[in-house]
Amino acid sequence: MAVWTVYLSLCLLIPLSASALDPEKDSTVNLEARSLHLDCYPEAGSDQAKCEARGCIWEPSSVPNAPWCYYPETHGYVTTNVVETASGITVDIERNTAFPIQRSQSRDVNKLRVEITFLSGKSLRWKIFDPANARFEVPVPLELPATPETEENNRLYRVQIQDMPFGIQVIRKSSEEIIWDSAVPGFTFSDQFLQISTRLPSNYVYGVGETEHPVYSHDLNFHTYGLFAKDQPPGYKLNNYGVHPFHMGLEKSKNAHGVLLLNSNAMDVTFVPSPALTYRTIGGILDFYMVMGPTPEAVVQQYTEMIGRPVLPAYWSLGFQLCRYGYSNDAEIANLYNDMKAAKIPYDVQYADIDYMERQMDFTLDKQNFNGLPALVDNMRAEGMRFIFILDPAIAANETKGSYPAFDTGIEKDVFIKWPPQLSDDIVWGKVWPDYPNVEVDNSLDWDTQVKLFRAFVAFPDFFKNSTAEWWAGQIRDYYNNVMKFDGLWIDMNEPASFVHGTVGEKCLGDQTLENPPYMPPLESSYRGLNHKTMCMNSEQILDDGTRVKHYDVHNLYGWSHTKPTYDALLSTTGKRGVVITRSTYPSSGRWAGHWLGDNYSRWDQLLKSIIGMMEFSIFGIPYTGADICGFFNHAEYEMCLRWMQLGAFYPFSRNHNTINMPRQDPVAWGEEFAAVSRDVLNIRYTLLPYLNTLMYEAHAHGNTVVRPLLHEFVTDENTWKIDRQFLWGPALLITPALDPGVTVVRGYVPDARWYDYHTGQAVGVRGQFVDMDTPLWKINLHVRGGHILPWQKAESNTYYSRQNPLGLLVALDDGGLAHGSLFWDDGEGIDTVQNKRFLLTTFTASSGVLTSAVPTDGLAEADRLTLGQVKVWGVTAPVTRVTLSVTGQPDADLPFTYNAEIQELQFDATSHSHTIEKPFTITWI
Ligand SMILES: *[C@@H]1O[C@H](CO)[C@@H](O)[C@H](O)[C@H]1NC(C)=O
Ligand SMILES: *[C@@H]1O[C@H](CO)[C@@H](O)[C@H](O)[C@H]1NC(C)=O
Ligand SMILES: CC(=O)N[C@H]1CO[C@H](CO)[C@@H](O)[C@@H]1O
Repeated sequence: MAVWTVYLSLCLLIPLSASALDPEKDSTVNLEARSLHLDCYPEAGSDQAKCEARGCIWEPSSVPNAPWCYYPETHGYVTTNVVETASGITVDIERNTAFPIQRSQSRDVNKLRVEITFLSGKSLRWKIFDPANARFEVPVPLELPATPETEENNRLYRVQIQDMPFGIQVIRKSSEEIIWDSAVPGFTFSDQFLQISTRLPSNYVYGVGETEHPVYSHDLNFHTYGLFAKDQPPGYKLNNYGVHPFHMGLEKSKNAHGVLLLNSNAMDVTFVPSPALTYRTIGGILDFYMVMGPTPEAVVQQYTEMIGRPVLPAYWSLGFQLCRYGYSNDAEIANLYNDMKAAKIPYDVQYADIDYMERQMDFTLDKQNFNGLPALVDNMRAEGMRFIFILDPAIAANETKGSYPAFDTGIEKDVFIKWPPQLSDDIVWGKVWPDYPNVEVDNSLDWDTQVKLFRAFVAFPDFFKNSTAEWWAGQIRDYYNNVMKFDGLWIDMNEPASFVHGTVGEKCLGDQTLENPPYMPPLESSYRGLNHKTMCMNSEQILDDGTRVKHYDVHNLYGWSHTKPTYDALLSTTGKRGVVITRSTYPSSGRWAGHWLGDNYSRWDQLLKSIIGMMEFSIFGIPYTGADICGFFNHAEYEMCLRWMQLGAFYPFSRNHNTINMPRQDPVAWGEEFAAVSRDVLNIRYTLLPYLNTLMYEAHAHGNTVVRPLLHEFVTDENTWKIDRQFLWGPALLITPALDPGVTVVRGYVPDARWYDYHTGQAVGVRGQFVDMDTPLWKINLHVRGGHILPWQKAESNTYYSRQNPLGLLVALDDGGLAHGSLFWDDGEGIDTVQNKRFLLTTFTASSGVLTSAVPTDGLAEADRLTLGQVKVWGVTAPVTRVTLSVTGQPDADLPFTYNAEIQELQFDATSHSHTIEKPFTITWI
């Protein structure tokens, strides 16, 4: 029977009967503990005998998916010593040996140390490790406060240690809610199986990726998600390209917190309805970080402060983008560009997928079909367009010596991943896209035969090594200087993906428990072992401090390690900040790159899932995201693609991309009506780019989200907690897309605020309700929130031109006649403009018929200055007789205006005054 000894925080002079610890409350906790049946046999094939052999309890249940084999109450570890200081608590714990070894072949670590650090008033860390033997720890650097918060009163939380079973409880002081509670059975720490569970303070939990799930607010009815980076197109509950063991939880008090498990081994996370969640990982240590919010936005701000704030992408990368796998030659791209121009559809970026390469080898050009590409790129760039091409990490190994510098220099500099030296001094060969030299590829053969016959050996660079980053940068620089120009880079296949399992020949050397561990998380094709579609887990990687690690431990960091070297190389090569898009991500990848949501399908359900995916990447600190518009695999169908163009116009990363051998799905492939709808919606996107760009700056500078779940703005309204068919851009633009075939009406929530229809300026009559909104084929519903001022510019064919237009303002007054907003503006592509203060930050305030600006930062070069243009004010209740512009040192000037009483819209225009906005102004209307 559980013994609930409580160690009190020494600096807290609270008697044992204090509220959180009162006997009544404790007995409810105990009661709940009894009903918390945590799965003791998550593997397949459990039965009573196997269950009891683990010392667990077998009890069939009629609840669907509930475990029949569960841990007894005192299973776990026992607290043996607690030492508290002003900056944290150190706890020693020992395995409760009343229970047999949990899993054969995975040695239990019987004595553990727990180090709890009060990182700041709003964050803490607890690290559980083996004090006797160093184990692998994640080499991703976090930005932690230099000194812990030693002043108890400054902390939003209090920590309690329970001793049997050992567990940590984190309590939010303001509400006395226990928001982390691992004092539950099942805690296990063995060599290749580590498990910890916690109760959740509410049923609302978000995040944990990258996996596909059908709802944003997790379904807690016994769902397990495997996390392991894999070249796995999205499918129900499947693990995809990246790994983010981070979630945000809501509390009954409507506060929010976030939890990161900094562990990079293959793992899984199970949600159960108690509510609780369980982490199981197969290596490393348990290193947890919690941020206390208390608002959802504050959670993301604090989390990104820790993992690193997202990169500021170049302005042009907020424009529309076109790509496909399977362009047959450069002429096809040139025609597409001309057709887009003729149709006047705004667009900034053209891509080339692996087709441009000779036999899909990095840093080559297919001279037969794409010989004209470099010139086309130059021509397009001269017209303000930008170009991004793809790079895969794997380097072809079967070229004649001296003919392929990427491989030859890689060998010279020893950049490729090898076996541990005691096993072999060879490279761990894989196969990916590149073909052997001098082969005629027969596409009619099945995939495996093609891989065997035609695909060359490849070597995987070890991007942890500095020498690899230098080599990679050299290849990128040489290509730019000698072959063709580019503005951004797209890195793919960096899970890393391989077309053979483990290595060529599929025999991994060394310890086979690394390839087939005693506990295997539920991953796609997990029966094939961890090396399915990737390299052997026993491959050796070398960290930049020289530490040798196993791919087993760092597999989930391969994409992460690929990203910074690519971003650094892009900057040093082009001298501009550009943008990098990566497929595989880990916490902190957002510091250097954005992420597209992978090889999605051309299917209606993927429209909704893309919103869920974007919202999750918002809380993962990677705001520059979006799915492949119209879907990657399969045939896109007209209406679906049209609705997806409308939705995709509000992806921060807005790219239409398609796979090979599928019909075209770009906006000029479908005829006049489709082109017109695409043009209209992209014109809206381009009009609002100054607003989107300002949000990107706020993400970069403060960690705010860009694609924002409604619950981030309206957390006190529980109606918003499950909304995932709508999203916001920042605080002020509500997007309600049509996500289903054949609809002409879409049901959407109108949160409790004043809203205006973006298309008409009309105030919405209801608030705090679900309403039906008309959504004819040409229309996506957009609403602007009263109280906000959105900067805008007239759209042009691309951002090179739209950036030169005067700055417009859309002033949406709230019920009290107030509104505020801001504009961030820089040269759009300079490196470190924020750090070096080479930007303009202007704030705008409207109140009682006066619109004023202030300029907190004015570091803009003269060439990048903007003039004030047209202003629209919504919610002006009384007719206006005069509008005046005042600027210090100049006579007041009357501005031409119109007032529309029916929609209460005032419009005026300052264009003719050429007033540049780094000078504060006041505009008054009476
Ligand atoms: C390709 O390169 C690998 C690694 O050097 C070598 O083992 C293999 O025999 C080569 N294959 C061909 C067809 O050249
Ligand atoms: C690699 O580079 C980092 C950062 O520049 C440096 O701290 C580290 O010492 C280097 N490692 C080696 C092995 O040179
Ligand atoms: C439409 C869409 O983007 N769906 C899924 C694509 O795949 C990612 C995972 O890579 C999911 O997060 C998306 O929901």
